[in-house]
Formats: sequence, C-alpha cells, structure tokens
Amino acid sequence: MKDCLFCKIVAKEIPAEIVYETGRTLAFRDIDPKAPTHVLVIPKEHHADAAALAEADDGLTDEVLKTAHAVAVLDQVAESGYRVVFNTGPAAGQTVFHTHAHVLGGRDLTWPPG
Ligand code: IU
Repeated sequence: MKDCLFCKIVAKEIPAEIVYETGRTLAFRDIDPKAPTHVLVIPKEHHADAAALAEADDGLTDEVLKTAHAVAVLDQVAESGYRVVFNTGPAAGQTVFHTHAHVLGGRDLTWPPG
C-alpha cells in the first residue's frame, strides 16, 4: 500500500534489519527496542491491524505466529520465555497501521503492561 512504512520495508524501499523471512511474512528488529529481543513480525500483504488480519482468515495469521516463534528460537529466548503482542487500535498504542506482532524477550517482562 502506498505511503505505508512497513509495505515500504517489504518492498526494500526502506532499510530494516531483517532477521527472518518466509513467503508471506517478514521479521525485522524494532528501531526503538524495548527489550534485548524486540522484533516486529509482519504479513507482507497489507492488513491495517490484527483484527483485519484475523478476518482475512486465510492461514496468514498462523504464519505470522509461526514466524514469531521462529524468531524467538533464533534469538534464543524461546526457552526462557517471550511475549508476542499485537497492539490493535489507537487505545492499545498502535501507531503503525500495518499489523505487526512485537516479539519481546531477553529480560524478565512485567505484567500487566501499561
Ligand atoms: P505499535 O504497536 O504500532 O506502537 O508499534 C510500532 C513499532 O514500530 C514501534 O515499536 C516502533 O519503534 C517501530 N518502528 C520501527 O521499527 N521502524 C520505524 O521506522 C518506525 C517504527 I516509524
């Protein structure tokens, strides 16, 4: 989608530190990491938020979650534990409207989040 930052990362028009890629998903490091592991996993096709992705109901949600787990294994946080977060909508803190799963790990994470 034109003017979507994450679509531009998929198109390689904007650089990102890509850590993992599948046919339909891309994982890259967050530019402002909140934990030692902070990777964003996105579907390559544009869906504004997790609700839109889930409603598309075509297996892509599964692939995003599987990519999140693969990233946790690669970054060696799968065993200690990690968090997968989809901020969905402005009240939840979503600022980039191309859905993305935050994969956070590498430190003890508190609960509940703010
Ligand atoms: P949010 O859930 O929509 O708030 O998360 C957006 C994330 O995208 C946030 O953690 C930013 O640091 C991150 N990000 C990025 O990795 N690269 C960018 O160019 C921009 C935001 I703008």
